[in-house]
Amino acid sequence: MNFFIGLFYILLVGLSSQVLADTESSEVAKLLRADSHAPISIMGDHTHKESQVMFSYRFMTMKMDGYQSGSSSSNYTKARTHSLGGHYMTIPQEMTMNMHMIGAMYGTSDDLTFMVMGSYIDNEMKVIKHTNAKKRTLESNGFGDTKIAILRKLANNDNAKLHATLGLSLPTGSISKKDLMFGTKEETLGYNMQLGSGTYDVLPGFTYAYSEDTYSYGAQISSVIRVGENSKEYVLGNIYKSNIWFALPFNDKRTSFSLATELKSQGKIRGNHKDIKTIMNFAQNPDSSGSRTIDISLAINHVFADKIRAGLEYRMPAYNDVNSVQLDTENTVMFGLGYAY
Ligand SMILES: [Cu+2]
Repeated sequence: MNFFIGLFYILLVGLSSQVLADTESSEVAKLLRADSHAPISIMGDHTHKESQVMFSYRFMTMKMDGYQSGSSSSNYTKARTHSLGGHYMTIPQEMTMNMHMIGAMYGTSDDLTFMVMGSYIDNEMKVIKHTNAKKRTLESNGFGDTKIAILRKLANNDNAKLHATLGLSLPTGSISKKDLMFGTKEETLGYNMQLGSGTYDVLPGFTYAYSEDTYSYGAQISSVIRVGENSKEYVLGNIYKSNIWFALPFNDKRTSFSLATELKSQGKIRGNHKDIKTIMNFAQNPDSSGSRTIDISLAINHVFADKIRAGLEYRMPAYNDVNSVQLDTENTVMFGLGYAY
């Protein structure tokens, strides 16, 4: 974790000193470039001009399958072993998370953009009971947390832009989702199956973007800092992320292809959800939370008729170091549409 926090600050200082030179604005021509937006999974990557409005819809599907323990892949036997010794009664086998996100952005001035984003989440987890090999599919769905943010332009010139983001995540997502497991009445689902953090989370970040005629690149550092403890007496781990992307525009710059990487560190859950009384499986054990990951992704952006943007991104893990045993992330696909006027 220290490595990631260190990297975070090195990037922060590096990026801010690099652009704080020239502050002339001539980005009109660049607004139409497909690569003037980052790959679709990166939030708050751009600002808007005064009174410009943008609406967006994004869909993300993430698949987890198999087991990971530390930085190596694991197996059923380890997935069944409790972090404190003994055995779990059930074992998660796979999980799919689908998320729909609706967002709006508005430029209150050329230097300040306001952003709001809501989400609807649909989770599914397959679990197996060890003693009789009976399987069940657990489900949870509903609204996720709502994010609001302000994006403040710090510096820009013909080629480079830098802005700071300060956001707040409001705990609108449920943390008391239940489903029928192997008993006769519904029980509270594991941490990953809950829809929100239950806490107010502060979302600071910096985004730098550089473009030349034939290519562009950008970097973003961002965090999710939990404030206080939620009503169920636990706190999800803070998140520290660095994203870097490189893009090549073609087709009169209406289409761009990009290669991106994300370094992410998420801390372990503190406390215990007060309604998860029995440690049925690792998905219900805070010890099996938190990780340090590096993902690689391929993305395409496209601009239609100067107003509509579409983006598609495919992400896969390149390195994974998880606490205790967890389901292994296979891949993530994200699709998005944006309309600005
Ligand atoms: Cu926008």
